[in-house]
Amino acid sequence: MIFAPMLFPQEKIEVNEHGGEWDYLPHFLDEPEAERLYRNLQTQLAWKEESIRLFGKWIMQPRLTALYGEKAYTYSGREMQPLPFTTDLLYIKDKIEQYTGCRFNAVLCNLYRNGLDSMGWHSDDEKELGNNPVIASLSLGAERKFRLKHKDNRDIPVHKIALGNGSLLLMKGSTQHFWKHEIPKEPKVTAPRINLTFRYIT
Ligand SMILES: O=C(O)CCC(=O)C(=O)O
Ligand SMILES: [Mn+2]
Repeated sequence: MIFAPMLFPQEKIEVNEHGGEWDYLPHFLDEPEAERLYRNLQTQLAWKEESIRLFGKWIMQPRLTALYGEKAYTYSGREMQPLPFTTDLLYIKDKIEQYTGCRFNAVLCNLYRNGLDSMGWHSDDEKELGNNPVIASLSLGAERKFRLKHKDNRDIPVHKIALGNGSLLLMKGSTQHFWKHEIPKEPKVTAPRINLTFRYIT
């Protein structure tokens, strides 16, 4: 169950007239904590390079992934079976739940080995995420560009956020209906980055 209102009292929430609702907290974790968690997660999570189905073809994903939590998750033709939350993932989940007032039961983990790893345009709109999901996205390691574009109206400018170490991005409301997001390739980035997207899967 998601508890919606009055979630993020200290922060400006960017709500735009085009159905987007997101909130970026650059310093959700302080630097020593972000670094400690990055090191632990990089070595402790079961990172895998896996294929997905895209436009009828199976291709390798340009990043490593892992799923933790209580529920399986299917996207791009692939069902991921979860491993139980680790101590560090539970710690981060509790912190985000306390801050937001929302509950999460799964986390999709992405490891971008360098700037050539990426994630293509998509919405987090799988049925099992419910109608207006809250997606809590924590970033550790190298800063990467994150872009949001409106699905129908090309005149609406692409929105760009630099997702820094220790930051939290919350996407809410009707964002997934009207907007897509991506992590573009950035060939100049040589350092790795971990991203954790906490979700509530029904
Ligand atoms: O790496 C990111 O910041 C985005 C991850 C994402 O969009 C996803 O896992 O669905
Ligand atoms: Mn996504």
